[in-house]
Amino acid sequence: AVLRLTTTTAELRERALAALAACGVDTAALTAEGERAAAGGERVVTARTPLTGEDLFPLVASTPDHVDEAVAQAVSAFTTWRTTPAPVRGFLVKRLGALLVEHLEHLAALVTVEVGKTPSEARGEVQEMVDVCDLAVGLSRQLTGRTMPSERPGHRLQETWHPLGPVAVVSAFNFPVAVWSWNSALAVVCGDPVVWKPSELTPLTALACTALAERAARESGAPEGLFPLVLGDAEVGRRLVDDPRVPLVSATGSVPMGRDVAARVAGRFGRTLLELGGNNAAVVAPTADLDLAVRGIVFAAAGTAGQRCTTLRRLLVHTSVADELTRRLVEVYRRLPVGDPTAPGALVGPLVAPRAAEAMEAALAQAVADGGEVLVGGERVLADDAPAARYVRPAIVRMPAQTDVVRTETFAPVLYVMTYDDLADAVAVHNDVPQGLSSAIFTGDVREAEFFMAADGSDCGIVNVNIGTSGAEIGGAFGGEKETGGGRESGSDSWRAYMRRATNTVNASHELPLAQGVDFG
Ligand code: UN1
Repeated sequence: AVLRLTTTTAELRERALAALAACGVDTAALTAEGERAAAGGERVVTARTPLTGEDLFPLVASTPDHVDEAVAQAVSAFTTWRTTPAPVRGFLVKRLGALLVEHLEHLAALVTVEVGKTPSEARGEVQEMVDVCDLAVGLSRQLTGRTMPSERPGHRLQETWHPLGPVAVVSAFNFPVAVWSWNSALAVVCGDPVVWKPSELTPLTALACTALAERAARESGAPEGLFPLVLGDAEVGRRLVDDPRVPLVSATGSVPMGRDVAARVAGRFGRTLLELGGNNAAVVAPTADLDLAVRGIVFAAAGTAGQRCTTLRRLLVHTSVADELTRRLVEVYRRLPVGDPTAPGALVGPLVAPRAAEAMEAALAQAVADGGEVLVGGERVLADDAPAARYVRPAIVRMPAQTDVVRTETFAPVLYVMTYDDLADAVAVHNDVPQGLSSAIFTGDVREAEFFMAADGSDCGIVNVNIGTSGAEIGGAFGGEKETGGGRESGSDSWRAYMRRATNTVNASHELPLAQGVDFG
């Protein structure tokens, strides 16, 4: 099914402006400033929508001075925020969570306009923000350190976790608000201001979130300058990343971006928290519940038009079920409602930009050259209705082997299917990619599931059983190994990345014994 466009660029512009205004953004000033900057030949960031592929309006881009000033504000806020008790800091995040609930529809509307997600997925993303705020509020009373026994009488060893300093968050277009919230909800309870550089493709969601965060700060009596926002391209990002006043840079996006950030920040001995590419696979074993597997696979591979870092990109199917599974998947893919994400029943919206569609075309051509067979999808739809947009039917390609194109992350809905006979071989192929984010096995056999989760099983940061690779909850640590960058965000003990640890040895005796029994006169 193809869903014709039900909106125009002008309507989407109005929808975006209304949502921004509802979140507290002064839209008259915002658009006037943007127009003035554009007319004067200044640098701008142009808000746009993938639904029609057209521009909405220009916004003022940050200059190097703006970036320096944003960091200065964060540094100044840090001086009071770091000594504000953590549970009091949690109050700000509690208020932010409440505002996010109140403005869930506005933020979801902006996510749909800027990223092209269906309303359900857009709401889900905002819900992810609300959930991480809940988690962070609870954590604000549990930023606990350990106490260790000292080898010396009358002594005690303990560790204390202190705020780290301003955190830079560089986020990607595909989860324009959730990834910011994972970082900022935790950073703020940990005592750190957050300077945010969103993707150039999603400035509006960033403006809306920042307005709500600033309101939460005001209403909870927090200092100004906890949430500075900078807009712009990679140059703006580099200015921020290179600033020695920023001890932690949390960056989400491509591997080349992460490599650049990692080297720059390491050069000044800063810390990075990287969440980069994924090339996520699922193993489908002979005992898999195929009804469940089909649903899990289609959501993970075609949902969000294949533009999640957790998107399922590779299937390793046991030969005994491969034909049956692929037949069923192809059937579902043929019927997938592709098109205007705001149309009733839509499941697959647009790709974010033409270059994503070009990458998909090139990958499919290469896969065919490598001996692959496109079983379904890959074709562009709605080219007449929306010539500047890129709507594509998600593709399934049967591959004879895991060639280079399969080992590469193409940020579009392409699912490569390969077969296996022996689970150990399948796991070897599974792990033979540069990325290590998410993975899954569909099986009814507990031994196979345990093997996949064991030390010699999947090498990813996320290893699922009988669910797909995407759609993680915020309670767990999120991130992965190898070229995925090694960072962990949101749940579990990820909060530690945003703090510095001090080890304290306290002597409550009248003696001064030295450790290791050293005698010093
Ligand atoms: C991302 O694509 O960068 O697990 C994040 C998921 C979502 C987050 C994805 N909760 O698919």
